[in-house]
Amino acid sequence: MMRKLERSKYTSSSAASGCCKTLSRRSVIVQNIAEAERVGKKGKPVKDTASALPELMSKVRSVVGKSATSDLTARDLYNALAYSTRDGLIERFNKTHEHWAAKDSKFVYYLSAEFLMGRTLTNAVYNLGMEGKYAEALRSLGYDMETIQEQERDASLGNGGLGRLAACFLDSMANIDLPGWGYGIRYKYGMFKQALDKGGYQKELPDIWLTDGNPWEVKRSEIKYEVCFGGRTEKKTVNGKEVSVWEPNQRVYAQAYDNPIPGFQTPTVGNLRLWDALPVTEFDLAAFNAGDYDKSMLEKEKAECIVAVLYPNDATPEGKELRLKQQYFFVAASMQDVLTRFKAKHGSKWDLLPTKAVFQMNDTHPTIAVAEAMRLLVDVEGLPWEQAWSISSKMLNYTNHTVMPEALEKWPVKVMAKMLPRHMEIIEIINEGWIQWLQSNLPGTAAEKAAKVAAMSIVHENQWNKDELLVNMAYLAVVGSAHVNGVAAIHSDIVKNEIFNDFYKIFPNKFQNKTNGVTPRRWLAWCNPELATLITKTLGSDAWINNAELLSGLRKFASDKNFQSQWRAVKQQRKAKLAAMIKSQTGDDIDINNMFDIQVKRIHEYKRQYMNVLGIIWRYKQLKKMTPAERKASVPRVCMIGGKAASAYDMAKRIIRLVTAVGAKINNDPDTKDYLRLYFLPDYNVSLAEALIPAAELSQHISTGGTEASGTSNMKFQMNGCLIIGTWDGANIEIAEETGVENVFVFGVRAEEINQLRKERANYKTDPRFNEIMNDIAGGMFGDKEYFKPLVDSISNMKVGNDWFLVANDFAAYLDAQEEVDKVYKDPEEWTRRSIMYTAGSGKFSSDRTIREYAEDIWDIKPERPLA
Ligand code: 26V
Repeated sequence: MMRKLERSKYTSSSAASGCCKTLSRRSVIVQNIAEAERVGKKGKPVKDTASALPELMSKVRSVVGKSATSDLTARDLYNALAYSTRDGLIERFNKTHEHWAAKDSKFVYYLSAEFLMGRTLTNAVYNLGMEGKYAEALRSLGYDMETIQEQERDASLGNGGLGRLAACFLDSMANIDLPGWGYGIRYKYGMFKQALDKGGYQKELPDIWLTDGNPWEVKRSEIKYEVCFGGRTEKKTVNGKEVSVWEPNQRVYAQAYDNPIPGFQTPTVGNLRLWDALPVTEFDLAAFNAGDYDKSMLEKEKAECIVAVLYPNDATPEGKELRLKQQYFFVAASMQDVLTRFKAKHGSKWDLLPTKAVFQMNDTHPTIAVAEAMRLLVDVEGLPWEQAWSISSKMLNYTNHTVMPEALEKWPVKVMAKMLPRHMEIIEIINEGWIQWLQSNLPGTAAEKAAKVAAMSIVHENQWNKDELLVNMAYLAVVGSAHVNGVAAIHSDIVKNEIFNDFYKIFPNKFQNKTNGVTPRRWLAWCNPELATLITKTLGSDAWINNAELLSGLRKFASDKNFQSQWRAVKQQRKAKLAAMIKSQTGDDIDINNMFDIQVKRIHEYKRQYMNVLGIIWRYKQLKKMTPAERKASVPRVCMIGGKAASAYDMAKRIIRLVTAVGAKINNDPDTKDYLRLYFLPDYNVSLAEALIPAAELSQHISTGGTEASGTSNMKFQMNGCLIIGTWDGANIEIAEETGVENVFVFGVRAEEINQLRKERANYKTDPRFNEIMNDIAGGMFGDKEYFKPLVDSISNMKVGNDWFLVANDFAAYLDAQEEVDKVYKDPEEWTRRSIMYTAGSGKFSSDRTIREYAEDIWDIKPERPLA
């Protein structure tokens, strides 16, 4: 049985660790504290370079509620450090926002149902440049940053790439001084915690991240808005005009919580405003007094339910009413918030609104904003429809993040009309106008026009159930937005030429590409300090942290033997850390001279973790056949796979079980365990990514051509000098172009081939190696053969509908590419040269670049730096 990995208790530090351990050498520490406070009392200002011990001890007293001589746990010190850092953040936050308000800057509002922030402490301390003073203070207390940092729970308010992208964007916005906020939901339970049960199957546990308090948020008690649901509309005549009045039957409050977002080497601190839901009446005392205890709490429970959990975004979306409720809840609160601030400054000069506010809708989740903007401007502010539409359609923009047609949200008209009756009316008016416009502007015969209108209508029939009408939220967004973009060059082409082709033909200028990016602060400088130090030393400055294009300066050292050996030494250091973590969790010793081969991402058939496992099985079978001498000459690998499966995604769960089953067999086989290992890394999240990515030598991004919109972990691996085996898909293409295509292991079918290949699947003659492995799994080589049967059937037995993601098709090419990987790894100088070329080519993939492009091409917003 493969043992599971858990990181929480691991630390590489020799200092005391764990929340319950108390300080050793207490008397020395008490002396340190006394000395530091004496110095502090003399009036010496505590500068960034000076020790922060007095400040920390003051927080120990005021926040933790202990005395300096008490036994302080790592958790106590985390809290003290967090609240001390928070003071610095808030001071800069206030200055930033006072400055932007005084300048009356135009703002971008990033509307996103997900923000996958990870931990805040290290990022904040480093971004504020306070690591030196805090490290020293902690050292004098017998701790180090790493131990303290592990006390913090990840803020996992997102599923995967889409949520993490939103977090990287906030970092970059602050970093380049761009006036802007994120708006989202303060979920009580974020992404579930993943564990493996004894059998190696995924188990989902609730993510109770708020239980111990959250030092990084500021509750704005005075900022709350009413958000309404349900009820009906009624036609009334007001001032001689017929209007539709919404009489809702549920009201809740949206309560604002601000999360300051620091930039690096700038005084700017941006903001992520998250909404919690509160009942309008906290407690029904009358019901309680009448003995109806359940009713007394009902309203509170109903409100809290709205923000209770984050929905999975990668399982076939069921038309969950609660999900629509969540989406409307945060959109309505955010838009009211923006309009309230606008009104306070500009009164009813509504035509100015698009010059002061612009919204970016992250996927279809917030696209009810199109109808809400119209409701607020027409119903609440009394603007004529045409004027409101002109304002709204100038300030809204939509980003598409997936090519999967089933992921483009469609709400049954019935559900929309029940929950948001006024919005349904507004959507119908928008659609009528849209259809009229199409009818008068489309070329062609009446029949051709009718077909196009039917294909482009925002409200249309459900293709699987003709009795049901659906609201197509992506079409609503495309019609209601100024700009629509995809997230990598190939994906934006698919957006234009396939997904929204009819719309693109009418509005070619509406469509753009904005290739994704990741923040080089979190994903290189802070998570891989050894590599960061080497890069800074080599380039002569740390300016690359804020100007990642400077990384290209490493190219000229790529073949320098001395530099290569320093580069390799850093990778070995990170590998040793990861090996220690695996050892602490599994008891297994891992040879850090073996290749570390990692695939981490949400588990999905299109991402093809399955193909990776099949490749590992093939490698295992080859090793088994070899003589001991031949094995010694092979390239030994430690393969790691991590990622969560949506709880309802059965096939993905079976894939996880296959990984654990194959791992259990090969890790314990004395013939092969020195040459091949496979570990499933449970609970993949931002913090685990920060430990894995710097240690990776090969990473796998092997989605079927044309299915991965972009991918962003590919960029993080590239930045950390990790070679990529990948398909010609998503951002892999641009990464290969920047790194040098010859340095990347590219294989597999291309996007333009897949439609034809899918049609031909029934006649496909599969590779004999593939057939052999299918038989092995089906025959019980890894046990659990009944459980694996649907998995085997899904890609073999070539009948129409099977192997949608073309695993069988690409398998031979994948094995060939893996052989090439082995060949290059045998030549450490060539491998290291390539590794350096990856980091050197990663400048384009800084989210600073992406955000600058949004700011210039879509938002029309200029950086505005507050005075320090
Ligand atoms: C949703 C669904 C729902 C129906 C079943 C199939 C399926 C597949 C994927 C999704 C994900 C939807 C949105 C999303 O998370 N997109 C991710 O966005 C990242 C940031 O742009 C990008 O790097 C990833 O390639 C993309 O999958």
